[in-house]
Amino acid sequence: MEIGKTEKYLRGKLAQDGAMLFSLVDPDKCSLEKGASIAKQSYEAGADVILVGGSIGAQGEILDKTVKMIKESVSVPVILFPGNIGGLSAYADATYFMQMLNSRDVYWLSTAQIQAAPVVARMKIEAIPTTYIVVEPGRAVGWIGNANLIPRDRADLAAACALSAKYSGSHILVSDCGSGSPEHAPVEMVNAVKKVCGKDLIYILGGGIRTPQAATDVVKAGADAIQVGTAFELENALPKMKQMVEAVKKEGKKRV
Ligand code: 1GP
Repeated sequence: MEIGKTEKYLRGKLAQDGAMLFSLVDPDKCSLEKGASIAKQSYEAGADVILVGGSIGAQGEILDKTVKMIKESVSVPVILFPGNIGGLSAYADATYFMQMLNSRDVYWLSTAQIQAAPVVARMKIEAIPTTYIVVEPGRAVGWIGNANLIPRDRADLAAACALSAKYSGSHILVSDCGSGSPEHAPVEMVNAVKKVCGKDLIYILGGGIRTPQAATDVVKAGADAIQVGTAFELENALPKMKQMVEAVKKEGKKRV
């Protein structure tokens, strides 16, 4: 599959900086204004991408308005992180075209993708082939997606999922402990997954990354990018955003 403009941007950024930070705005968790403000501040702090999505409710007019407002105040790509087939907006630059590989439910493995594909085509947004795996505790996404959660001490199972994603032709692998997870995935797991991903798959880690030290640890272990949601939803998050971007870039530069 041809690589689109947004994915080219991601690969270029990775080559230049070694690692990236994606700021996640969940329209279900905050007002339109708050979401737009998180995106603007993240952009000012140096975030590489604004993600928009969540497990519940981010769709229709609210989603469109959120994406439009964000697009007016940032000049980095806005990528959709859809929680269901309604999580699509024609105003975004691209979408993770996701399959939850460790779901037990055929809906999340193929039906949702079949329903969404013609809509994505009509919207003319870039679809980035993405495999999504959910690690314990899984939180809301694990529950909604009926995931067979990857145990935290089974890095080998996460690595096997990554290998399957690679052989199936995904361009991105996202591993996620779920939004608001008390801890991010163990560094041993991050390391095992990255070894499999190599340079073919962009490896993005989400869930429970809350501090600059955590950002440093997971990038050092091999994550190409981190997704941060909860930590940026607090009041006056700008200093934390800056520190976390700085941590990601400092560690990333070591491997450029
Ligand atoms: C959740 O990866 C995201 O799907 C971000 O998680 O909210 O814990 O940062 P947090």
